[in-house]
Amino acid sequence: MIMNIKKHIKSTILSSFIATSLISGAALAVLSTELQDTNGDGVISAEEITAARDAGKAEKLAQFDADGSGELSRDERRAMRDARYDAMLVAYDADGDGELSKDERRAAKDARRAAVDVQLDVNGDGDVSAEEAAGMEQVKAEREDKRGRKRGKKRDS
Ligand SMILES: [Ca+2]
Ligand SMILES: [Ca+2]
Ligand SMILES: [Ca+2]
Repeated sequence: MIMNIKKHIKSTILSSFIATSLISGAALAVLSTELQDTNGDGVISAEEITAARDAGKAEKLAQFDADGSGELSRDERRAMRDARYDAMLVAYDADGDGELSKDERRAAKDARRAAVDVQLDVNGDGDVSAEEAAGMEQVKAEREDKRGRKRGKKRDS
């Protein structure tokens, strides 16, 4: 896992981000799903993103499914959120007051986005081209679509 992440270090933003995240295993949960151009075609496709997400889910279960039921109960979910928050504090509580201010939250979000962009930039030219972004766009569109349908269902019932 750590070796894989190291392979993806392409910018100082990401490397410093990872350096802070490696402080504890739980901190890794902060890192957004690791994207890989598995078939080496130069772009991260929607399928590759979905695969990475599934792997991330499996990892989440391995880490937080305390009773091994195969899903996360409310308590387990809470433990996961707490662990994530703690990990975020370690990495992003810039003024060390033990809380994440709006600005600190924004910094965390920006770093996450930057980390995703670095991974999407498969050819490492510092720019996410339309081709490189296409897979992510597709995943986003599908997610929006799903959300929309769920909302629609709720309205019907
Ligand atoms: Ca690919
Ligand atoms: Ca703070
Ligand atoms: Ca690129």
